[in-house]
Amino acid sequence: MKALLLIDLQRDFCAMGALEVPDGDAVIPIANELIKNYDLVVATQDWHPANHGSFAANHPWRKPGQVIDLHGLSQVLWPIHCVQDTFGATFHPHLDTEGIHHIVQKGTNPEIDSYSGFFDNGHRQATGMDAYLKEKGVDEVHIMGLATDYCVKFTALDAVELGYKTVLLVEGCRGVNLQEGDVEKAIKEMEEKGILIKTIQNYA
Ligand code: VGL
Ligand code: ZN
Repeated sequence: MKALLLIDLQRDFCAMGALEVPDGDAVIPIANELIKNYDLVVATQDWHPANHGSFAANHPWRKPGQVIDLHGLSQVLWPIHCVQDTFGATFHPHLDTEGIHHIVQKGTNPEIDSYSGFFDNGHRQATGMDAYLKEKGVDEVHIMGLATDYCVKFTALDAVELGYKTVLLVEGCRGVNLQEGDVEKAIKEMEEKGILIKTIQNYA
């Protein structure tokens, strides 16, 4: 059983959003096309409380892009984004949300970030994604969304480590590229860890 995982297709990661991913909007029509080909579609939402430790604004004198130690883990600081129940946390208005069977929310603990849709960044707590997919008999996940070099990458790395056959749908992803080349590096790392890198053209 295959599942499509749509990563963080939220307003804040798209045009005019608080943490705008360059060209992020371009993946929405791709998601809408792909949704039709899967029996199971799961979407993640970055879903932070306002006091989340990944927000630069919650640390004196800190600015987005700086890196701090957050309770023992290295943490990139971000602008305030995807705050629970706010406009920016909602799905992109053009996303076919009717086609989504299940939503997994992550990043809800203010003390730790969660890039992956499976676990927080310390692998301390599961989001419920793995249990849900196992219950549905999923053994293969196809992943697309935002951002390639953060939430997409860490979701894919956890998926392959959990034993899923894992496919990255490249055209359906866009990255932050905080440092030039980050997206390329992320794709290379995913490939090295056993994730299949697929373009939609040669996608069967
Ligand atoms: C993301 C940074 C902070 C992502 C989420 O969805 O890739 N990136 N929170
Ligand atoms: Zn976040």
